[in-house]
Amino acid sequence: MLRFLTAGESHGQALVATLDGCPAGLALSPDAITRQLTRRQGGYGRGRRMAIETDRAEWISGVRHGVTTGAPIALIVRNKDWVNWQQTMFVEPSMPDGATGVVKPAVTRPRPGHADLAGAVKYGHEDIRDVLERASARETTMRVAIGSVARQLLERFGIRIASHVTTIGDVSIAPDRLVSFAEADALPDDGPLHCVDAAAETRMKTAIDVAGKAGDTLGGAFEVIVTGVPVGLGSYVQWDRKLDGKLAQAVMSIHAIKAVGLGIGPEVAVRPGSGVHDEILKATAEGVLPVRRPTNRAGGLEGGVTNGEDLRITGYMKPISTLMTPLRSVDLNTLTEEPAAIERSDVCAVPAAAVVAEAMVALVIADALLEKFGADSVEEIARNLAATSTAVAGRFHRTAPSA
Ligand code: EPS
Repeated sequence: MLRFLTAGESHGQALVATLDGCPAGLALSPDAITRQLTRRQGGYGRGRRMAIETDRAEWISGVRHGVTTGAPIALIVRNKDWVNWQQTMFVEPSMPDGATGVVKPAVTRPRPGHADLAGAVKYGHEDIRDVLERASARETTMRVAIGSVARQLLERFGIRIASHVTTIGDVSIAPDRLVSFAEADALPDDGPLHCVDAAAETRMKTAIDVAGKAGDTLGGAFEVIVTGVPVGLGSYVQWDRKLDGKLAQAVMSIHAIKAVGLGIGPEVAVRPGSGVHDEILKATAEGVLPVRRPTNRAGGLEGGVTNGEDLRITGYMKPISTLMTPLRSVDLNTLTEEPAAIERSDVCAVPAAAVVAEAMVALVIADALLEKFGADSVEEIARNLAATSTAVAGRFHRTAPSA
C-alpha cells in the first residue's frame, strides 16, 4: 500500500524521497517533520557533520494547502555541506559554474564493517567514494522525513510511537526494567542518549567518551514502542504477510543494525513456555476485547498479527565502522596492508538509529493499517475502523467503546 524510494549521496546536492500510497485528506504538519529530523541529528556521540547540517524537508508534490491529495508525496532535504564537496562529487560536464571545495583523493583502503570492499567489487569501482557516499547512514534522513508522514497518519487514528536507548557498549539499563510507552514518550528530544535510567545514561556517556578518546566507536540497542495499535494488523496465513517479519526487515535494513528482537526477543530461547507466553485473563476494564494480558513478552504480535498490546521492537546496532584509530585493511590499488581509510564520522549513533527505527516502524504499521482499513482517504479509514470496532464488539455481545 505504502511504498517509498530514496535517492541522494551523503555529500551530494540533496537527498530526496517519494512516498506513494499516502491516503488523501491528511493534514500534514511541516513542523512535525522537522521535529523528527532534528531528533535524528541529535544524541551524544554524533560527529561534526551534524553541526554543519540543519535538516529541513520541503515537499514538492502530493500536498495542497497542507493536506495530502492521494498523489505521491515527494520530499527534498538539501545538504548544506554540498558547497564544500562540489568538486569531489561532480565531474564534467555537469560541474556547476563556480563550484567550490577541493577534489578529495580516491578512497582505496576499505573500512572493515562498511560496504566499502563488497560494494567496490560488486560495482567495479576504483574509488570507494562511489560506494560510501550512497552506503552512508545519511540516507536515513529521508526515511525519517517520509516516516514522519506515516507517523502523522497513524496519530490521526490514535497510534503513537516512541523509543528509548537500552544499551551503549557494555552499559545497559536493568534487564528486567520494563519501560512503558509513557516513559519513553516523556524523554526530552534534546536529551543526550534518550535513556530512561539517568545513572545508566551517565555511564553510557562516559563509555562514549572513552571510546572516542581511543579512536574507537560504540554500538548499542534501543527499543521502539507503539501504542494504540488495532487488533488484527498483519496475517498468519502467508509468510510474507506476517507483520513481525515485515517489522524485522524494516528495522534490519537500517545501517549497522545486526539483530532485531520482538518483545523479550532472544530471551525466548532460554525460558520455558510458562515464562514466555502471555496468559489470557478476563478483562476488568472496558476495551475493544473482553480479555486482558497480564504480561506482554510477545511484544504485541502473535502469529504475525497484532493482538492489541503495545508493539515492542528492539534493534541491536554494531559500532560505526569508521574508526579514527583504524583497523587493518588492504589498499586495493597496491595490495599492501595499510590502515583502513578514515572519513569524518560519529563515535556513537545509537540514539539516531532509534529515531530512524521509529520511522521505519511507522511506515510498516501505516502500510498494514491501510491494507486492513482501506487506502484511499483518511475518512474511508475512519469509517472502516469504526465498523470493525463495532463488529468485534458485536462478536463478544458488547457495545463498541466510543472512539
Ligand atoms: C550522517 C551519518 C554518518 C555521518 C554523515 C552524516 O554517515 P556514515 O554512515 O557515512 O558514517 O558520517 O556525515 C558525513 C559523512 C560527514 O561528512 O561527516 C547522518 O546521519 O546524517
